[in-house]
Amino acid sequence: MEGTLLRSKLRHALKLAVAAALAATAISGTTTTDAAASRPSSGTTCVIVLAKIKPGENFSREISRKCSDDMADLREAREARVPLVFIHAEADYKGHSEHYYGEEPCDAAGYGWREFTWSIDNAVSSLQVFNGCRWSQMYAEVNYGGDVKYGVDNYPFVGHEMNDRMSSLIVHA
Ligand SMILES: [Ca+2]
Repeated sequence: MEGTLLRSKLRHALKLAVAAALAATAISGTTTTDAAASRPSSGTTCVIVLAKIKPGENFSREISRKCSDDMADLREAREARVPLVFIHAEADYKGHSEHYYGEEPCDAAGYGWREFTWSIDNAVSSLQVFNGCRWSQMYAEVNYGGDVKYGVDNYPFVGHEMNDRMSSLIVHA
C-alpha cells in the first residue's frame, strides 16, 4: 500500500518536473524568438538628432529619431544637422546602423549616450566619428560603467574586448 502511494507521489513529482521543464523551454524559446524578431533588419538605418549636453547633465537628449530601410526617407532628418557618430551592428560599418547628428560639432564636453536604445545595445561592432568627436569612451555597461575602452578616430572593428558589449558612450573633441 505504502509502495503504491510512493510510486503515485513519484509519478506526480515527475509530471511536475516535466511540466516545469517544458514551461522553461517555452519561455526561453519565446524570449529568444522575440529578441531576434525585434532587432531591426540589417539594412535599417536610424537617424537620431541629439541636443548638446546641458550643464548639470551627463547625457545628450534625443530631439528626434527616424528609422528606414531607404536612405532617401532620412534625407530631411540629416539636413541642416552635423554628423557626430555612426554606430553599426556589424564590422566595417555594416549592419543595422544608428546615425547620430547634433546641433553643433563636438567640443570638449561633447555628447554622451548613458544608455543605448534596445536596437543597438550590446550589438555595436564598428564606429565612425565626425566633426571633432575624435575621442571616445566606450563602456560595457549603462551609465558609463563597467569595462571602458578609450578610443580615437574611427573603428571598423571596436575590438574583441568591446565587440557586442557597448551600452554607453561619450565622444568629445
Ligand atoms: Ca555586432
